[in-house]
Amino acid sequence: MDRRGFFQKGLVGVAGAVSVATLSKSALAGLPDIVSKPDASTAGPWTPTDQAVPYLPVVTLNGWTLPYRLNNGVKEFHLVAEPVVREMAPGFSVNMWGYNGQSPGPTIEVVEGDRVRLFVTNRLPEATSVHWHGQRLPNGMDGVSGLNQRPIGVGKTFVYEFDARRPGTFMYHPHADETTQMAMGMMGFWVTHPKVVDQNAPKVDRDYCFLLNAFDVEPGSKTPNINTMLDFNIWGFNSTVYPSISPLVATLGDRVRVRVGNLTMTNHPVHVHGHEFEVTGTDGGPVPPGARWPEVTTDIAVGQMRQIEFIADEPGDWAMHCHKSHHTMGAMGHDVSTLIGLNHGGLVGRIQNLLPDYMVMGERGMYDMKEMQMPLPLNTFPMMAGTGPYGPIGMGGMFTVLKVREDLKADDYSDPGWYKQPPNTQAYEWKGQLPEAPRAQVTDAPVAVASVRKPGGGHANHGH
Ligand SMILES: [Cu+2]
Repeated sequence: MDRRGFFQKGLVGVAGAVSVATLSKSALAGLPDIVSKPDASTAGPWTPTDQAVPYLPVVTLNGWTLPYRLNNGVKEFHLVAEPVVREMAPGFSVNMWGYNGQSPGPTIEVVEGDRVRLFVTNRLPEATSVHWHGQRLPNGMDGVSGLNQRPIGVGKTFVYEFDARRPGTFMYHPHADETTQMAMGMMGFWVTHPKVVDQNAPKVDRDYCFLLNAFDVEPGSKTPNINTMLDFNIWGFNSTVYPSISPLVATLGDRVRVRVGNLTMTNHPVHVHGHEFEVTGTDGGPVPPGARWPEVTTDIAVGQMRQIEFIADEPGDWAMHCHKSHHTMGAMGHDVSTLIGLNHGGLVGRIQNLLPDYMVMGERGMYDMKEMQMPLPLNTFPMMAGTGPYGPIGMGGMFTVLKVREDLKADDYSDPGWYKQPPNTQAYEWKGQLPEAPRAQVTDAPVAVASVRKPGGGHANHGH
């Protein structure tokens, strides 16, 4: 494609986001009803009434599970690819492409061995397809447009049908103009529960899942830049940024499973505070108990899914976040000079008399920016938006809180508020005397001097 064609295509892609292709009712007759979600809240676990094989349903952080229709033993789902507006944080909405009203799309949840039929209706302004990432399926169902099928044209509905042959954690996303469509947020989660529960594997009490997301949205704008390769500025769990990301709640002693999928352009080392966990599932499915390995951080590479489990046996509010520190920041401006150590000497205040919106990175670090009370451009959010019981949390973006409480009911997923620490268990400011600690005696012996000969023949002395 030539340069002109490329830019024309880019323009069509973004401008098209505002026009929704309409479909006649008759074109959808006989298909499963379209179920959409109007907001970015976390839906509770969805338990089907006809659960032939009992399983613990997953909870998608700031997402939901798509209900199916049972048709002669086949689980039928209806996905609608369409432009959506996703509220990533209060006051910060982004024009995205997604499925069934939200981005990421709804989680598909089935049982190993299920026959699954997925109707995919395309309400995007361009052709799409769906690839069922990680699944065993007939070649013609794999969703790579051009290779496995014709693309799903605008306004068309395609049917995918296959058996969910192996249990595990999966994802779905387009394989059609994917740099545009995935940069715009087209992706979703898929969980296949095992048909026969591994009797050697301990029972799980809560099962959470979410996707990792990156967008490049200029502060004040509303549509992601689809040409960005690495320099993204919005990082989130399931296309939400802290503090809008739901907490993971657990009753003290619960075995908690967390499934994470990565369809961004970089890896994310996900770190849990206060607990060790085991990696209990990879792209290839569940890891048998004897082969699981302990971690406190697990790196999730691009295109990978990881499933971790831990016993929530430490009460409290524990951070859980990506350990790339810029990924726990909100809308970063990347061209700001670092001025740590520089004494501004009130310069900013004097410049602000002339330019009220003038700002620089704080001379003590980024906390300064929170104190500056600077006006934000329209449609963005502060870099570190979270405030805890003891002040600003200092993290946002790919960050949430694991809340472990003694008195939570098993089916309660609501936010229990901040943890009240027992007396004398919190870091404190030292104000008084402590007993004198014994120290080694300092003598007047001469200080040893090491003589080092440099390759160039020069001579240097290093003494301590
Ligand atoms: Cu990250």
